[in-house]
Amino acid sequence: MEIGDWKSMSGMAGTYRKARELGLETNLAELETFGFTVIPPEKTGVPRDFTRRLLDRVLEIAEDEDALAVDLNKHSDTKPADDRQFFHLLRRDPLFIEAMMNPVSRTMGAYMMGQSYLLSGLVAFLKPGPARATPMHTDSIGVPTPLPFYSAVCNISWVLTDYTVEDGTFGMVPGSHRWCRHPVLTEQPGFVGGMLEVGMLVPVCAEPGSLVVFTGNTWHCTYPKATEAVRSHVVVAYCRNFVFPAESYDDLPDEVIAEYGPEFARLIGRQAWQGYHFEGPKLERIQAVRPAYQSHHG
Ligand SMILES: O=C(O)CCC(=O)C(=O)O
Ligand SMILES: [Fe+2]
Repeated sequence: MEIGDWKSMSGMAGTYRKARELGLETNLAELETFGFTVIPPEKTGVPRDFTRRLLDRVLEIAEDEDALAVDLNKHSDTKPADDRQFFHLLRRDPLFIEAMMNPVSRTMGAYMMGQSYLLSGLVAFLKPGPARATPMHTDSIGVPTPLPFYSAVCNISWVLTDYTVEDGTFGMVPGSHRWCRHPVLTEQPGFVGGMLEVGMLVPVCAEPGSLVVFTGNTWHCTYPKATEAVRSHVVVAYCRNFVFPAESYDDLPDEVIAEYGPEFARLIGRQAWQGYHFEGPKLERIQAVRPAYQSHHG
């Protein structure tokens, strides 16, 4: 059917039309129904070598950066997996800006987080060899149960290497995004020592260049990684306008912001209504998030 600029949709009609134009309607249906979807490389519109370049950059960062520069890497016995994580990628290479500004990742972000969505973080996961499993969790850090049926954060992951069960891919619990709660301690798969019913967990297999997309309510873990092969993905995490983003972009040079334009500036919080001092909030910034009162698409 034809989709007009329907006011009650608070901007979602435009996002939907864009999704249709990009061939993403099936992915939206899968996301709604199962809480996750895999977008194949041919739909992302990036040059063929984009993923390879992203991976090379992650590997270079891994070589340059002291593992102990990242706090989470210091806790080897409590850490969920023998991996390394790299944060604040926006400052490290324009390639990562391309990854977040990609029309497909943005359309999925706007679909899940509403028009007033923000960038919460850009983080790379790297497992250079065998690794323990990451336990079942949601990405809704700090959000109390019951989780809102619309999630507050989402995960759009650029898969940079082959994601198979042996390579420690994601495991998801289909439909868990509608349960609106975090898993409890016993709801872990057997390979993490828990009692999750067999058959509840499904692997998400994806080739390099795919986007694995899931809501902040979706229960996920990763399988133990048995192979020596490098395994990596880059998470583009978006959040709703009222969420305090995980990363701060106040150190991004003005030239970079000017180069990528007003929507980029908005996404990294330069128009956020929060963060004022004595002068109080700017009225136009508060008005900009008003459509979110009308629907969770705003
Ligand atoms: O790769 C991992 O071990 C964990 C990944 C994950 O939980 C995520 O990307 O949200
Ligand atoms: Fe996660």
